[in-house]
Amino acid sequence: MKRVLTIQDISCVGQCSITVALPIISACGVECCILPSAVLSTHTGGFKGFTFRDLTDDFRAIKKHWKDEKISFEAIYTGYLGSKKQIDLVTEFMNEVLNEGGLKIVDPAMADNGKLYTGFDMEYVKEMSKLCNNADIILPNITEAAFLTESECILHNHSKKYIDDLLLKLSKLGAKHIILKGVELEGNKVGVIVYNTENNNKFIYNTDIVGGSSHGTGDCFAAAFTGAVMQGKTLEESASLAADFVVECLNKTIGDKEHWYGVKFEKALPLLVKKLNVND
Ligand code: PXL
Repeated sequence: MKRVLTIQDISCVGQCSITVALPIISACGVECCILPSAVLSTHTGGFKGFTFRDLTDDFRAIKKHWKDEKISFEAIYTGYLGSKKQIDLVTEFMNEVLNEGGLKIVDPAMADNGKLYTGFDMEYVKEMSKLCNNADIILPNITEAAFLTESECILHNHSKKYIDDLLLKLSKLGAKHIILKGVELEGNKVGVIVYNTENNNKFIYNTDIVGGSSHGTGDCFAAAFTGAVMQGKTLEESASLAADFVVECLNKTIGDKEHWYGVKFEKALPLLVKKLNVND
């Protein structure tokens, strides 16, 4: 069984980050270990007065213990990080506890709908672009891609030129593979592009646009994608399955106004179990 380390926050309430990564990656049949970047009472996307405890100061001692115990991972998948300083420390984990040939998957989880999340600034974006430089795979949404490349942020009805320009600029950040989410090149469809910067191959997978709150869907996508890749699926297959999973999550949530803060991913887990977690 493959073992993944995910580094992102624990938002105690809010269905994002580690609270979705653990069950989703587990449902894929992959062992998920965690390094919490921070503990928040809720996520920052709509609740007022949330608490925030930064765990950066624990990182080195945790890494030392794992190294003493000879613990290492087949992949490291990073999401929301608690501080700029933490970004350098994450690179240390990638250098020291990732197996030879292990995958570095970076979701630059810092912005959506044209805006940075509360608490982040352009300095943070600069640090995140350094982490992207060191990654095998990055998974930005359109807003994150625009911030990372200092481009105009266009959220809907994209032209082919706009998307091609974004992909070209993203490729200059240095990651080998770019998974760009939220691409709208066809009416009533939203797509994910898998772009191999080494051979210039581009693959797009479109799904129907489902309305309702989309909070946490980026984290659900990244976790399902990581689980699928660990189960030996290609990047194209993994991105397509992750997109289908997010549609299923949204379909299970739509119409429930009480559930504005996240998606009911729990109801969609059987899809991943059926497609990936087969008995062996
Ligand atoms: O889902 C992204 C995310 C993760 N973690 C925290 C957040 C957000 C988005 O707002 O606030 C703490």
